[in-house]
Amino acid sequence: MATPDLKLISFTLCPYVQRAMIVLNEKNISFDVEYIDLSAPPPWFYDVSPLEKVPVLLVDEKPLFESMVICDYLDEITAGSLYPSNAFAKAQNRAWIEFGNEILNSTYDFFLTDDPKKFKHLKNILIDRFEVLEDEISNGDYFNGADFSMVDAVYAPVFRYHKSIAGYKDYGIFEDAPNVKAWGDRLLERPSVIKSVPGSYKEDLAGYFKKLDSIFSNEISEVLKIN
Ligand SMILES: N[C@@H](CCC(=O)N[C@@H](CS)C(=O)NCC(=O)O)C(=O)O
Repeated sequence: MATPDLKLISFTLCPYVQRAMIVLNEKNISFDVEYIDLSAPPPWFYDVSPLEKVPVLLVDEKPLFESMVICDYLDEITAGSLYPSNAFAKAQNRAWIEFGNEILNSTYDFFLTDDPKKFKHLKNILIDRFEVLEDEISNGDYFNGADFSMVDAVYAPVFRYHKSIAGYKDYGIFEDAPNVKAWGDRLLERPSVIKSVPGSYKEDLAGYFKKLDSIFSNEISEVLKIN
């Protein structure tokens, strides 16, 4: 199948955009990217994004929304697959992708909450979730073993957030999950993952944290001033 004309509508910090970008990079698909300001989206964005979220993939100018729908579509229109061929193993991979979505939700809440009890609870949830993953990851380099998979594409942006958090303050999130931490570090060194964010990512993320008024942003405010 000839690859259609593809344009990814993106936002610099979005982890859901990153997973689509990682699949595009892994599968050597040529595409254009357009970054928009999510706080003031251009009027045309509402016509292509029914949920008013990124990513959107324009496929020959026709919009596709929801990151996993986009990732699965890209996987299907190209040779090879980022999923295992066995139906049960594939379904299990999808279940762990959902688990990754939950970690992302808890991570957002961790960034945003101003309730000390909730903040502590979310920190413990994150520690627990990564500890659960410690028993699920393979002994190989990637989630399933030797080969990079869709699960890896989904978790790489999660690890990018957590590496950034640890750079500001060590909350011991991976204290019970050393192998998960090593898996994350490996993913963040992969070229497809490095290329999934713009060069301004670190500054953009710091700018985002500076605008927050939350327990997390207050706890890292001194380090944010230095960086
Ligand atoms: N379930 C969606 C989530 C995408 C999402 O939450 N994107 C955020 C940016 S990271 C967004 O566009 N938010 C805009 C808003 O909520 O107004 C997906 O997987 O694509």
